[in-house]
Amino acid sequence: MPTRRAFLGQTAAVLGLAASGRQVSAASHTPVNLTAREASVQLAPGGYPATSIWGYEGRAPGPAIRVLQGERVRRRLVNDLPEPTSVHWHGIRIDNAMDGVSGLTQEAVAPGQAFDYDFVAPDAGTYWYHAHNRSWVQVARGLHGPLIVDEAEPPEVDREETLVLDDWLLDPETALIDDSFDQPMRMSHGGRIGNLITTNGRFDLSIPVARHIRMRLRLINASNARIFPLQLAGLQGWTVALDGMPLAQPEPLEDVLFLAPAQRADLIVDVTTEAGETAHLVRIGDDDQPASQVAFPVTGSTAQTPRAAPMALPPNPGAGIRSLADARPLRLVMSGGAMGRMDSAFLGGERLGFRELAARGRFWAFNDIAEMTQAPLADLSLGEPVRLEIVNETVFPHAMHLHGMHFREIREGSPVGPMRDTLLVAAQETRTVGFIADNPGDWLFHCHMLSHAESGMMTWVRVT
Ligand SMILES: [Cu+2]
Repeated sequence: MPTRRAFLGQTAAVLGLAASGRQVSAASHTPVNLTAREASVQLAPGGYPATSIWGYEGRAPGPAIRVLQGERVRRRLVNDLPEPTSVHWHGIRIDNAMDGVSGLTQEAVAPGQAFDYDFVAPDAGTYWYHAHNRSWVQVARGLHGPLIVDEAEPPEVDREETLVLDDWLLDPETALIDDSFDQPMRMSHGGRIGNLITTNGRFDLSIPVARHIRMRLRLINASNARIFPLQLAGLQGWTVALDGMPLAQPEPLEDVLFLAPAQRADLIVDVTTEAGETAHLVRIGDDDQPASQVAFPVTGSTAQTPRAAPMALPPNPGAGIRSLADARPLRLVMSGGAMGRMDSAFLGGERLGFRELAARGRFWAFNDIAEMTQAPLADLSLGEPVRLEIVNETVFPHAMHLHGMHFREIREGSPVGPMRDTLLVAAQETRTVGFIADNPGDWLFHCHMLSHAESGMMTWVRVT
């Protein structure tokens, strides 16, 4: 009988899978449909049954949406699911009405109904889209896909691959998606960690390459809760962008890159291993053992000799915050979870003990409140600089995501960090970010371990 363990330890590198091609959208004035629907796909290894998922156009990841920087993205979400849904365009500095947060920026789209998304993509980079109604269920069922915004002058590479990393929790016998989404143990610990890890929907993604080619890898962590510790083997690489936003200078990737849920990283890598060998994007597994996240079997060699380090990507408009002078101070204290010290918190205006909260599916709190509040965390004036201290009192890491605006990390005595939209805050750590409240609207700020968000880790800011 197959065991949960059987899904793990998947290190096999199977040859022969083609890569995705480059898709440039045709300029069109009628929105293209993006249909959210059920589908059956083969996720688990051969011998296991197919898995019933929810996917955009019946795929997980959904189709890559690709536009040139400054172009409009137009998609008609058609809901063929049995429950309401909406789409969030993660990392896009977007018009608030298009942000897709059901209950905050729009009503969820009922089954059989449609909603037209139409917005400008102002920044080049690697973004993604995903369901934002009952996210901890809907994203886990497969509702996500890449959103790629091309630079007018992209860097010179021989090949580009978008790699969507996902983590599925499947029933080890039926390969059906485990539907215990509200399981208290997972909600109160690290979140919904799966037992089948995939890249672009394959547990064994393999991309044949020639030696010495230069590739741009666009990594997207679409999982509910898994943090991917990644390394290169047989590849020499540089990080050129994080969360879509270019770094001022490419950074050699020699150590481990931690990619938290919802984070992205753009890498430029040169294939350095010999023909006949296999290079890998390596994942450090739960057992600290390296596993192949993506295999790159080297089938030949180009005439090209190793090249100089890549140049920085062209910067996006908007430098973000540079100085905290006159910044409005905000503080967010995260508490709760298993082994935490949260004795009580507010729910529905009432102070409840941890056990009572747990009985209502609430395990976490932001500033002592275990739910999305009526009032925002802060009422900000358009253009106001903000200094936000994030205090993690829990014993778990949290990937904090701000909608609609990008922040920079502020560290005493160091230059400001790169522009990001999702920050991994380790257990019992305090981090500070700064941003300019330059986008009007109501913007969610939440943990992207999606079951944490659902069980208390969600707030929002208003910019007017
Ligand atoms: Cu969290």
